[in-house]
Amino acid sequence: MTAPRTVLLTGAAGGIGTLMRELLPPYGHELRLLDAVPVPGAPDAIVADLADRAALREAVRGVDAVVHLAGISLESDFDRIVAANVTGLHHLYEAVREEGVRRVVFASSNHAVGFTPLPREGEPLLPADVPHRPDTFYGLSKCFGEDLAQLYWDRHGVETVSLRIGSCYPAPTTVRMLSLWLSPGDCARLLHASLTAGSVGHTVAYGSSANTRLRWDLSTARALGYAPQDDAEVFAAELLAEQGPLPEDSPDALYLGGRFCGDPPPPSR
Ligand code: NAI
Ligand code: 15L
Repeated sequence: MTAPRTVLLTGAAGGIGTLMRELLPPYGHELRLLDAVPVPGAPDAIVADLADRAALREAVRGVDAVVHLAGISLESDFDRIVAANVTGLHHLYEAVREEGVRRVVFASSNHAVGFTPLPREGEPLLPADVPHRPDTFYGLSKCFGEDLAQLYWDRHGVETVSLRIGSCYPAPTTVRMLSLWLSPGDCARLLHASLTAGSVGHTVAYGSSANTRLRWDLSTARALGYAPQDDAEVFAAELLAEQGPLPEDSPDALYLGGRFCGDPPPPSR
C-alpha cells in the first residue's frame, strides 16, 4: 500500500483526532473527517453518529482506508459503551465491507489486556499475543473490536491493524505514562505505517513511543515499518519529583491497565 491515500478519520474532534488532523496530511494522506460533534475549524467535516448506518456508508464511499478513533474512550455505562464501541463499530465495518474499503486502522487500547500482570525486572517484555484480559467494560469493548476485525478479515478480506494504544497526549502526565506514552509525532508515524504496510491481514500491535521504561514489545509495530523517535524518559525527573515512584502494591505498578484495574476504575482522566 502506498501514500498518498484518502483516509476517513473518525473521532476527528477528540484528543487524538485533533492532533492527527495536523500531523497526518504531511505524510500524503488526504483526510475526510467525521465525528458525532462538529469538528472545530473544519466546516466540511461530517457530523454523524456511529448509529447512523446511511451516513457511515456515505462517509466511507471512495476512501482507501479508515482510521477509526471515534467511540467512548473511558470506562462508562455499559449500554453507552455497547452503543458506540460495539454496535457502532459493527455499523462501521458493514459500511466498509459494502463499499469495498480495503483497510481499517482501529484504535484499540492497552485496556483490552489491562489485567495482564506487568513483567518484573529481567522478565521478557509483554508480547502482542497475550490473551485478552480486559480491565473494564471499556476494555471489553476493545476486545470485541479486535475480534470483529479478525472476523471481517477471515470472512470478508477487510484488513485491519488494531493498535493497542498506551497513552497518547502531548506529554506524559503520570509516572505510569513514562512506560505507555505515545507521543503525537510517533502516533502519526504509527498510523502512517499501519496505513501503508504491505498485507497486514488482521495485525494486533502495541502503540507507544520508544520509552526507556517500556514493559511491552513493540516488534509487531516495528514490523509494520514503525520507527518511533520519542522517549518519555525526558519527562521522568520532573514527574517523579512531583508524584514520587509508583507504590509497589498499586494497580499502576502491578497491571498493564494500571488504575483502570482499581475499584472503582477512574471515570475520567
Ligand atoms: P476522545 O474521547 O477524546 O475522542 C473520541 C471522539 O469520538 C470524540 O470526539 C467523540 O465525539 C467521538 N465519538 C464518541 N462516540 C461517538 C459516536 N457514537 N459516533 C461518532 N463519534 C463519536 O478519545 P481520544 O483520546 O481521542 O481517543 C481516540 C480513540 O483512541 C478512542 O477510540 C480511544 O478508546 C482510543 N485510545 C485512546 C488512548 C489515549 O491515550 N488517548 C489510549 C488507548 C486508546
Ligand atoms: C485509554 O484507553 C483511554 O482512552 C485514555 O483516555 C487513557 O486513559 C489511556 O487508555 C491510558 O491508559 O492512559
